[in-house]
Amino acid sequence: MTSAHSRLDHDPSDRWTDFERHGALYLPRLFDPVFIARISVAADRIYASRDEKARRLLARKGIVVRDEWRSIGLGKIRLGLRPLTGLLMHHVLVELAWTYLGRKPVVHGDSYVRVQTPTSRHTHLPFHRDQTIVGARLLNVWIPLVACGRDAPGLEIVVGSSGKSLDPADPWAAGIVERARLDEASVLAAFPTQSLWRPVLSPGDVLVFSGETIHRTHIAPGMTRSRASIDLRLV
Ligand SMILES: O=C(O)CCC(=O)C(=O)O
Repeated sequence: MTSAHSRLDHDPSDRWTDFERHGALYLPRLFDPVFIARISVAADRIYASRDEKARRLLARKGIVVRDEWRSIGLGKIRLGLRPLTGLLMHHVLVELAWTYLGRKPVVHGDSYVRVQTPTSRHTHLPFHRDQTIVGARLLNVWIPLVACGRDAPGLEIVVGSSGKSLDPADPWAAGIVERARLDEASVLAAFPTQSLWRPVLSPGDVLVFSGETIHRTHIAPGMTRSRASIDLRLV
């Protein structure tokens, strides 16, 4: 895995080799943190308007809106007049996705800004592969909007799990994520502990992993802060 000391200007073929070997890649500071902060502000504006609607629903009709409102489709976010999806297509990501997919990548509609808090257990995603959910080969570009992995929920990636067969625990379950869920004990038995990677990340850092790579929300005791992040799926 590329270490925290890797440089962005290293040979692009190294990046590809790294990605191919692990099914995942860490790109420190790919984006300017100021750009990431602007995305946070745009998402917060949408959350504030949703919270206001939720307050009104509760006051007028007694309806309680749950945290599902914390996922915002990327297509709904603009910075100024420019759609966020276009601004996120950094040439490094486009090159990786083009090589992995064998064609010019486009953004899949299942791409979001989402918030995870340490306690909102029903929004934490279990071990799964995105490819099972999307039903197509894809590259997941995961972009935290705040520092995460230590005080705030991060992501846990099973390095080297791409291409290793493991069937979902309950393929007939209700709900698309539940149908893609992999049994935790089976994942932990199938891969050595060293494969579990829980990076501590800062705004501007990016994780890239294949749609076949097993991952889940990383929660640890002692986390106190919430995390917003982008999951951008390129197909
Ligand atoms: O952000 C998270 O906590 C989980 C994201 C995830 O599993 C995904 O993007 O597929």
